[in-house]
Amino acid sequence: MNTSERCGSGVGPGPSMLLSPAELDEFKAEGALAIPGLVPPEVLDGWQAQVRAACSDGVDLDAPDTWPAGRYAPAGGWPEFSPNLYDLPGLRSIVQQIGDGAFAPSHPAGQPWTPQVPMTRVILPSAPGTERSNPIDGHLDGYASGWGGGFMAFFAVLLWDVSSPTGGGTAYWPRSHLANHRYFLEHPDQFDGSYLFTEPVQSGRHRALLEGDPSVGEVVCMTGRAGDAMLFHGLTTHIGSANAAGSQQPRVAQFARYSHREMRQQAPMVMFPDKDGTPWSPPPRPPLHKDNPKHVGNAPAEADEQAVATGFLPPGHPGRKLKRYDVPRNLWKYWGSALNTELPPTSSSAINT
Ligand SMILES: O=C(O)CCC(=O)C(=O)O
Repeated sequence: MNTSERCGSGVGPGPSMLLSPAELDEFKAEGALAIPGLVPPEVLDGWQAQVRAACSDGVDLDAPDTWPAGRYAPAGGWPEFSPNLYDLPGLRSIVQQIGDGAFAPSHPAGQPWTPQVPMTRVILPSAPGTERSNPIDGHLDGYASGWGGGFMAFFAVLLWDVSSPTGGGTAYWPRSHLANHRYFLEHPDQFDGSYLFTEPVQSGRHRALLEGDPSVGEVVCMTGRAGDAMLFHGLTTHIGSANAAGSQQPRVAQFARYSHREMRQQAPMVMFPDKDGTPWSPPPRPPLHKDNPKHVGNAPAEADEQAVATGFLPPGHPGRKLKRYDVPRNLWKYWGSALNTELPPTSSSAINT
């Protein structure tokens, strides 16, 4: 493996960055961390120009009266912008720091690593008169069909200011990574994604894992200046939120997702097989609860995507012994040493259980 395979495909402009011990502590405690100024100004200017140029159908990002309501993508989708977000030295150095080189941009599980195009997502204001409410439910990344396994972290990077919590920023539940981790410690067999088809999540969706846990915070919608980012732990419950009707700011963000490279490579052995290798279909889903609409904010609920899952490992399958399905008591076991500093080095093996 070369260095680019670890963190990105090349080296773009800008300085490298490292998180301070206090920032690492905050990330560990909250599952989310604001990283102001991740994107150098010259890169930001270039990206903004490319985003403006990519808009089609008469949409002008500087003219709100040309904006359609809600999520927007030009005909044919957003192109790859240059430089590629994954190549920013600031991002690469942080990813190197938090993963000690073990994390790579998430690519289709079981396939050789290839350079990845970050997801661009634009959320324009809702239609006039639309009442805005905060999302009531979210999801965990890493369980889409064909992509599952070893998902570690993601960055949401703002290309335009989001000055208000009603401006369409990524919504997340602080400390939900710890609540979700506690759930999977009790139900390690469901970490393969089968939790989605098991109660309480099957009926109550992801919020069922957070409800009644006083340590989980109320939903927060990300704000920040253009060029700012947030780092999220992969077990942080999150979702897109609506950009309030009447807002004059487009929510324009790119997302960089990282998986554990070794777990990703193990995936072909464990990606949705049934015992004899035949596809397995999840049981029919129960009707959606009245307080649990299919679509939350601007983002389609994960139900559609997950409905195409084709199978999970049966209990006792040897694939379950792979790292990919390990739910370590130390949530940071597969992370870098910078996140495992609370014990002296001689004791590190004790927490790696
Ligand atoms: O658009 C957003 O802010 C959220 C995106 C999201 O939930 C995801 O990419 O998993």
